[in-house]
Amino acid sequence: MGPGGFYRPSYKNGAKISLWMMSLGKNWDPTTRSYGPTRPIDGARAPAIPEAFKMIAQTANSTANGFPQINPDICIVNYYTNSGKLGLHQDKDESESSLTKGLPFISISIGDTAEFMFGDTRDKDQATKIDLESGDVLILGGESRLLFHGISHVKTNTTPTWLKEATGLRPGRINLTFRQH
Ligand code: MD6
Ligand code: FE
Repeated sequence: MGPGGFYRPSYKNGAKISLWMMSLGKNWDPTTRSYGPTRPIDGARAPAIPEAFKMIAQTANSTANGFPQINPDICIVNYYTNSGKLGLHQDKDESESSLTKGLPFISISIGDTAEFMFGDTRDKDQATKIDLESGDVLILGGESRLLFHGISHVKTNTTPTWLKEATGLRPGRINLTFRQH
């Protein structure tokens, strides 16, 4: 809500993406596939990433074995309603040095369960599918840095009851990905 809050972005061809998005730290623009301090759609500056969020991401990353630590300067927040989805893609708009070092992404899921697909190609039929439930953390780094991945669908009414009651969270799924440019 408010400046820099959720909006429905479009791809370069003008098609709306099937989710709502906002960026913290730096704005990621899906139309130009580039990062900047403000977003083209309304000129809003990306709000800062709360320190408590960074701490959660870094703690999760240091608990997982083998990946270098990052100092996240970008957090992309996606909100999926129950019809939300995201096609198989690679995340390769970060800096050359971040990509060659294989610096990890830390992805945190909240709310409804989603089916996450990943694989070596853009072919959905060959992708491996796993459920990401509320509270799951997924880290992609090193050799998996340029993996194709996406969300095939969100499973209706799978948010833990305690979470709905404690937060009033709307139906749907929130995903935060922490990155270092
Ligand atoms: C999602 N996530 O989980 C979409 N990208 O809703 C991503 O596209 C993603 O989870 C890079 C690294 C981790 C991710
Ligand atoms: Fe991605």
